[in-house]
Amino acid sequence: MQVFINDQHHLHVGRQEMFRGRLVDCHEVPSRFHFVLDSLRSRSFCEFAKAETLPNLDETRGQVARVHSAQYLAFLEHAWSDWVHLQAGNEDLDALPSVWPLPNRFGFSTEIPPANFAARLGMYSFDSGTPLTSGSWSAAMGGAQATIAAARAVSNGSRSSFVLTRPPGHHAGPDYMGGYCFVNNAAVAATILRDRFARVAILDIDFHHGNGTQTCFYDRSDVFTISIHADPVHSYPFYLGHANERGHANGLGFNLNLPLPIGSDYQGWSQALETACTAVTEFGAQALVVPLGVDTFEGDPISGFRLKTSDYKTIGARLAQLHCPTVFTFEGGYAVQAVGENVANVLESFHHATIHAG
Ligand code: OKP
Ligand code: ZN
Repeated sequence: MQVFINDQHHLHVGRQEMFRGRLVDCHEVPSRFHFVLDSLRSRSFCEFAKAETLPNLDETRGQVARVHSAQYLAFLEHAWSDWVHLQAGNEDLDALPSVWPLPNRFGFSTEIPPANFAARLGMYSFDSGTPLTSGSWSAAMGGAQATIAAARAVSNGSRSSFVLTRPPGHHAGPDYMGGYCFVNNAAVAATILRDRFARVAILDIDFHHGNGTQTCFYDRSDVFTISIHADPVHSYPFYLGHANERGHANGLGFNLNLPLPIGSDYQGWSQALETACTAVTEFGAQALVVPLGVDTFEGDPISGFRLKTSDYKTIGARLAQLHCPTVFTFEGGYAVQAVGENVANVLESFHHATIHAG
């Protein structure tokens, strides 16, 4: 399996996030990357792509602009310098959203664009758990570069690729950040795969609903979005991810949410995986994107499923049976000591099941 690394990931280091009513140290930390990298290196199924295979920044911007709005990208690119120029000392703090316009409710409006930085940050974000730092833009663009190269490799005939990156992406929507995410790597990958394959499926197996990805493709029938996640009635991102969200207009029938109760173990989770796999096959997917979060693990500090390290091997083997060229993007997983082994178990068993199938 080809692995594409975001070597800019270390530029995004959040200090604190708002979590359950307090500021706490960020869960989404650089060591997550290193634990995964170490696990992959210790096994022999990975080929690490060379940096020369990555697209340049201009090309990367162009691809990212197929997923995210120009206004949002302009905001994100300049947000750090805007923040620093606001007030002396800001360079030692992160910008953390704290006020939102609540579109569609109470008549709040952004028709007259606010000049205030906090007000603009609120327009382009949906939670207070996602600190914007000096290197967030560069790290997010580095992730997009790796993603584009990984998707191109699969478009050009590779059986599978893995994007080893952070911050994650699946909560980022067309014009907003949130849930530790800035650029939706899975959506970027699917968009590139669509240039080569008529029908692309996205099967998101992170603990949290992939709200950003769902929203990117909600009215389209050519990209089928599926997500297995904790029931949003109890779990983040709360306001999206219910089973009755089936898609809109042309996209009706091309979004599938499989919410599960908190406490689900592999027995319950794997039933949802079967439903998802059947749907991928019936759709006739020619390529697959798997936003791969391992925060479904029993030891995850912010989640609530009970998957075990060995279950991730079963998942990888099952995904391989879909017989689709597949791009995996790294999403969540916050039990840092276990993240590497869990990710490597999915990818290695996928890889071996693929080889043995010929
Ligand atoms: C990202 B991924 C809100 C904090 C809620 C956000 C969790 C984001 C998970 N103040 N926590 O899907 O693993
Ligand atoms: Zn997650």
